[in-house]
Amino acid sequence: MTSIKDSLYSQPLGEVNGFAFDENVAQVFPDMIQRSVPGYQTIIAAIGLLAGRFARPHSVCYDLGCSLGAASFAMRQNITVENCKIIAVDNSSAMLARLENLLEQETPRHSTIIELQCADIRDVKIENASIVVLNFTLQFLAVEDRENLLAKIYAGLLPNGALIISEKLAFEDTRQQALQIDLHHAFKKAQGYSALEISQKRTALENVLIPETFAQHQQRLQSVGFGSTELWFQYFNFASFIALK
Ligand code: GEK
Repeated sequence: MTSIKDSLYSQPLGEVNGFAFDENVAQVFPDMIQRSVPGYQTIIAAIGLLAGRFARPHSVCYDLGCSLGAASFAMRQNITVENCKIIAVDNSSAMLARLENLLEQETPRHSTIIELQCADIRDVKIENASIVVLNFTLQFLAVEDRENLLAKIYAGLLPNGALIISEKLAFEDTRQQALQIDLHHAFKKAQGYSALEISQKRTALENVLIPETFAQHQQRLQSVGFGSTELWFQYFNFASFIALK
């Protein structure tokens, strides 16, 4: 996916507003996420492979907080079973309008449909799911809303279904926490972001993106019923894990 270079935080902003997934962000999103999230492309490719393994015939694959649909496209590319549908959900109309446009331009049409829903993932019905993806989305939900969402996903998953969650992580140990944040900033610097861009973006995300430790995620997933949750990927403070029903 081609995209305009992200320079949203390159000039000094008098006041840095809370981060929002608006038109400005949607326009530069592929560049922004690639240069901000270590391992993003690797995770997307692996979500494709996981969909190839977990998608069952006549079931639904959910991409919750789909943005421009990178995970949906990767899943679709790897799904070989018949009559499987992908439901991609986001509450940013700017993101979904762009994704709708991308899908409309496609020829020929794929046999696996990607259906779009402009909605809050807390209000979406999850049923007959073989795989559910929360790729860097749960972190934007109020912490107190996370358990209900995960319980709903667990209930909507078929037996042996999988939930893939990718998140920015926090660390209990303060030295480790400081180190990992620093390493992430070094990653962003190596991707061409300036110190000003890094610092203004950090301010914008404060109280908007709320990271938790892997142990907190694992405990919550266990408490809503997931029998097993393991990390399959980590690059500094960015990780992806698989929870199995
Ligand atoms: C990818 N998964 O490229 N309901 C619906 N959507 C939401 C909600 C909510 N309550 N909260 C946030 N979002 C994508 C990347 S980006 C991650 C996901 C990032 C949406 C929000 O509008 C945005 O599009 C997405 O979740 C998070 O694989 O930017 O760090």
